[in-house]
Amino acid sequence: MITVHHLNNSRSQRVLWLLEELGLEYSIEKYQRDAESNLAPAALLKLHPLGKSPVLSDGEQTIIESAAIIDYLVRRHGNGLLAPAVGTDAHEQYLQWMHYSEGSAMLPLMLKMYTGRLPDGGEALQARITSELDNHFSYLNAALDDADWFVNNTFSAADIQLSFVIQLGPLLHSLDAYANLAGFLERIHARPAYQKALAKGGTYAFGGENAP
Ligand SMILES: N[C@@H](CCC(=O)N[C@@H](CS)C(=O)NCC(=O)O)C(=O)O
Repeated sequence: MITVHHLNNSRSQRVLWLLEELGLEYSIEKYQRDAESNLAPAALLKLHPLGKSPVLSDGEQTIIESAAIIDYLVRRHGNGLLAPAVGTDAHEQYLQWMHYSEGSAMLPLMLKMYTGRLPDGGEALQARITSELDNHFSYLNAALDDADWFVNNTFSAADIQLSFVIQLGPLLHSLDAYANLAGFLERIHARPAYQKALAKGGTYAFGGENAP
């Protein structure tokens, strides 16, 4: 049985969405962020060495890191859906976007979030952080100049993995200059599987009907 250890308002929403897109059966173990610190509860430390979410368990397997979880689900349970065939050029693009999301794009967003909590707002770093945010959002926006989806203009698990970056973006940085990203958000939020996952996952402040 596939179980998602799901934290409210978090990256694990992506995993629920993927499971709905693939039409797989799964159960959800829910965890709530602390109301004051916004951190995950200690119970997650029993499953994730860093106490974070998502965590996927599937029989004897326990997997952490969203990209690894998404890749695992697509390979093991995807029946060829939501990823280009291994060995194709499109698959190389797919892998690049899968790694890019957490490996590169999240860094300036996290820096923006954390430096904003410093007494002086992390003033000395803001110019660099802002230019990096524009750098990344320009890159993402340009990838959708002539396409609705990031890989081969075909919806794939890479779009799911990239969604969190693009959803978190407007909360930390203006995306007004990046109309393709607004279009991407509209498209993903309209997907029936996205909405089903939202209904099952509970509060999700970053996009769709439960967003503020
Ligand atoms: N790169 C990891 C990041 C995991 C992560 O930081 N998850 C956040 C939720 S979005 C978390 O559990 N935060 C709670 C905490 O750090 O206490 C992934 O993609 O799985």
